[in-house]
Amino acid sequence: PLTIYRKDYTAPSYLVDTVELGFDLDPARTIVANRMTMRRNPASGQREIELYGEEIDLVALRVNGKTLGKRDYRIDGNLLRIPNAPEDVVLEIETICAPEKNTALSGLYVSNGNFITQCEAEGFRRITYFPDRPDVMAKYTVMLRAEKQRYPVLLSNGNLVEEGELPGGRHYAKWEDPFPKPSYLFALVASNLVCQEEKFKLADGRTALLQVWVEEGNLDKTDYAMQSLKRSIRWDEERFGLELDLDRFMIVATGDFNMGAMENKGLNIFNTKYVLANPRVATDLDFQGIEAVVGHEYFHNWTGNRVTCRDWFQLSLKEGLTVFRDQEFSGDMVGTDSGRAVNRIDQVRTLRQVQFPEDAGPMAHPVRPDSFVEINNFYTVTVYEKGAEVVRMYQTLLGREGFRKGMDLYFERHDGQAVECDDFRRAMADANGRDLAQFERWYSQAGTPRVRAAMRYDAAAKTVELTLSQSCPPTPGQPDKLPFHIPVAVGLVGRDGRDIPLVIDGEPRGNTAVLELTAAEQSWRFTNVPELPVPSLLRDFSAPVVLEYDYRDEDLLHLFSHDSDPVNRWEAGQRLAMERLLKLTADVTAGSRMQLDDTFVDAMRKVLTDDALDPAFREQALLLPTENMIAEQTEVVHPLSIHMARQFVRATIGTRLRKELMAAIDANQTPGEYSPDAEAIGKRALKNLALSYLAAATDDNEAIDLAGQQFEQADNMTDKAAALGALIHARAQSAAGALQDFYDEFQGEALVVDKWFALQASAPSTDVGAVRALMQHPAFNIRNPNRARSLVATFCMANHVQFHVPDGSGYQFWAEQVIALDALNPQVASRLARAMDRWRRYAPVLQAHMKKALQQVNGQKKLSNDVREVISKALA
Ligand code: HT7
Ligand code: ZN
Repeated sequence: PLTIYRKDYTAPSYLVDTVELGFDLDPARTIVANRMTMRRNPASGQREIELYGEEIDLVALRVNGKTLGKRDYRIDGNLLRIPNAPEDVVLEIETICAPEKNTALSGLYVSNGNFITQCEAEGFRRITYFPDRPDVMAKYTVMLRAEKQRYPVLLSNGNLVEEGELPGGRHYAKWEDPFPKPSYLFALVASNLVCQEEKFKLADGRTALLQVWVEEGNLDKTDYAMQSLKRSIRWDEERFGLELDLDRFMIVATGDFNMGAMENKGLNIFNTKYVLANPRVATDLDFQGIEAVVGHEYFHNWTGNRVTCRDWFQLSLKEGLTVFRDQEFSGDMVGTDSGRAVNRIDQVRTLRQVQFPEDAGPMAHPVRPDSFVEINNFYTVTVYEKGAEVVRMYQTLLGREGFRKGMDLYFERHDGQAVECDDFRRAMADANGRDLAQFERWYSQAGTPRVRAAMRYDAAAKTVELTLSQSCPPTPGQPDKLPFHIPVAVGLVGRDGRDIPLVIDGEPRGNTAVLELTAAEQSWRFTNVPELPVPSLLRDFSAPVVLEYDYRDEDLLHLFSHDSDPVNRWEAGQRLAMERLLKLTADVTAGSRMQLDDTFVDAMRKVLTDDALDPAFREQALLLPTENMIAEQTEVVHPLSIHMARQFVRATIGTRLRKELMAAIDANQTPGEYSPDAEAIGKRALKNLALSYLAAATDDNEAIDLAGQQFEQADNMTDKAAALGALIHARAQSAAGALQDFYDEFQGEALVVDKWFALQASAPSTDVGAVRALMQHPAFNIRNPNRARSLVATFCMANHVQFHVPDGSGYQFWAEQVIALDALNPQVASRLARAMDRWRRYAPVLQAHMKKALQQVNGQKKLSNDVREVISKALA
C-alpha cells in the first residue's frame, strides 16, 4: 500500500466554488448527479483536474456542456484526471452507487432501512467523483428525491429551501448550505425518523430550530441530548463568544455507525449510543458520554467547520482542540472544583490506559503525523486526547485569558479557511506576545516524555532546589528527541499538610507555580521554606508526561491525605497502589505468597470514610490502576499474574474494609427520582465500587445477596448493570439467571443488549468458547459495529485472563475475527487489529502465539489498507 507523506502536500489544482448535487435515492441503485463550478487554483499552477472516486460507477462526464470521451480523461485506481482543463469549468458528473451493499458504513449507506452518510475522512468519494480533500471548500445545494412513504423525511446540510411532490409516489426536498465547506462535512439522511424539536433563543436574539431525530419508539430517550445541545450552545457563547451560525441544527441518531458521532454542518449524525438515554436503559456513564459528545460535535461547528484542516495530517487541529473544548464544557457543567478534578482524573486515566501505550507501541505517531497509509487509522487517542493535552498546555502557559485572546485571534485570522496546527500555535503566540517556537515539538515528536525530579533541601538556608530533567524514548522513525517545552505545575506541602507559599528568585508565586521546563535539565531555587516539604509535582497533570520522583511511602501517604491539588492527591494513592500491585504481580509470577500491608489498607480506609470528601472523588481514589496500566509498568507482561494480583487487592479491601464498605453502600443510596447530576453520579459510583469490592471477597455471601437485591430492585441502569457485573465477576450462582432476566427485560433495547454482551465478554469466567457461542446468539450481528465491539472487541481488549490463555486460542480467535470483519468493515476490523499492538512485551510463550496470529492475518492476500497498515507496523 502507498504511504502518504505530510511533506508532499501540494495545493489543489482546481478550486470548487459551488456544488449542486441531485440524488435519486434507491437502496440498490442510487443515481447521483453532481454539477460543480470550478476554477484553476493560482496557487497550484497545474492544469489537470484531479478527482477521487471509489466504489462508484461513472455514467457521464461533461466539461462546460461537452461530454468527455474515454480519451479525454484517465482513471487510475481511485483517481480520475482530466488533463488540460480550461481555466473555468462547469463539470457535470453522473455516477451510480449501491447503498444497501455498503457494509463499510463510509459514504452513502442504509441503516435499518434509512439512508445515512458518513463522509469523514474520505467517504464523499464513495458518493461522487470530487477533489475530496479538506482544503477544497465549496457551497453546496442538494436536491433529494425518494419514495415518499418509505422516506418521508429528507435532510441535508443548511436550510430547507423547497420541498414538494413528484410522480410515482416520490417527493423531493432541496437544501442549501450558505457556508463553504469541505466535502467531508457533507451529509444527507432519508428516513422515516421522528424528532423532538425546540426553538432556542441565541445570544444575539435570533431563534434557531433544534431537532433530535430518532426511530419511532425512541422519543422517550431524546431529552438529555436536547438539553445537552442547548447547554453546549449557551456555553460556547459565554466561554468563547461563539454563536450558532445557522437557523437550524439537527442531530440524527443511527444504530449503524463506525465512530461516536459526526459534525456535518448543521446535520450532525450520531451513533445512537450518544443520543438515546433514559434512566431505565442508560447508565451514568452513558449520560455523561452524551453530554460530552453532543458538546464535542456542536463545538466542531467553529473548531473544525468554520476553520478546518488544510490536510488530514492536521487532524488534531480540529480534534485536539475540540476535545479540549468538550472537556472544559463538561468541567464547567459540573461546576464544583472537586467535580472538575474528578473529570480531570478521568482524563488522566484515559491517557495512561490508552494513549501512553499507543505512544510506546508500533503505531506511535506525533500529534501531527508525518505519514500514513490509511487516514482512518489516525483517529487515535494521540491525535484526540494527547492533542487535547497539547491545547490544554497553551492554557496552562498563557492563562485562561491569554488562551481566549489566542482563540479570538485564530478566528479573526482564519475564519473560512483550511489551515495547519502551526497557524493555531502562531495565533496563541502572537496574541500573547510569546515565543512558542519550541512548543512545536509537541506536534512533531512522538512518545511520552519522562520528567525526572530531584529535590534538595538546605535546612540552614531554608531553601529548596528543585531539579527537573527530561528525556523521551525513541519511537518508530524518531530515535532521538529534542527537549520539549513542558509546563510543570508544582507546590510544596508542609508538615502540617498546608501548602508552603512559593518564592522563586525572590518573587512570590502563590501556592502553585508553573515552571517552564525547556532544557534537558533545569533547576529552580525556592526560598523561605521553613521545613523539609513534600513536593507536589505536575499538579492538575499539567503536561502529558511520566513524572518520576523517588517518593517514600510516608511522602505519598502525606500527599494522599493533604495535597490541596485533588489530582495529585489522587495520584499519590495511585502510586501507593501501583507499587504494591507491581510487587504482588511479581510474587504471583514467582509463585510466592501474596500479602497486602496494613499501611495501604489503612490509607484506603481513611479516604473511604472521610466524609469531607465528595463521594465521586473517594471513588476515584479507591479505584485501582487498571490491568493495562500495570502491564505498561512491567518489563515482561504476564496477564494472569497481573489479574490475580489486582483481584487479590480488591478482595483484600473487600474483606478488611467490609464494615466501612457496607456503611458506604448505606450512606450513598440515591432514593427518589433518578438524576444524572454530578453529586448523584458520584454517590452511585462509590456505592457500586464498594459493592464490587465486597463481592470480590470470595466468601462474602452477604455481599452477593446485596448485589442480587440491588439487581432485582434497581430502578435505573447504572445500579442494575453494576449489580449484574458484581454477580458475574464474583461467579455467583445467581449470575446466569440474572443474565437471562436482564436479556428478557431489555431485548428490545439495542444499546442495553450491547451492555449484556459486553458484560459477559469482559468477565474472566467467559472463555473463547463461550464467546463463540455468544456469536451464535440471535441478537449477535457482526455487521453492526456497536454489537461487534460489545462482544468481540471487548473480549479481545478487556478480558485479559481469557484472551491471553497460554494455548493461544484467544489470539487465533482474534485473527479469525479481524479477517472476517475486514471483508465487511475495514475501519472496525482495524480497530480490533490494534488489540495486538503491544505483543512484544508479553511473556515468550504468549508472544510466539501472538506473532503467529499476526502473521496469519498478514498472510491474507486480500486485506484492506486499514488492517494491513496496523498489522505490518506491529510486525515491523
Ligand atoms: N470528526 C468525526 C470523525 C468521524 C469519523 C472518522 C472516520 C470514520 C468515521 C467517522 N465518524 C466520525 C468525529 C469527531 O471527532 O467528532
Ligand atoms: Zn471531533
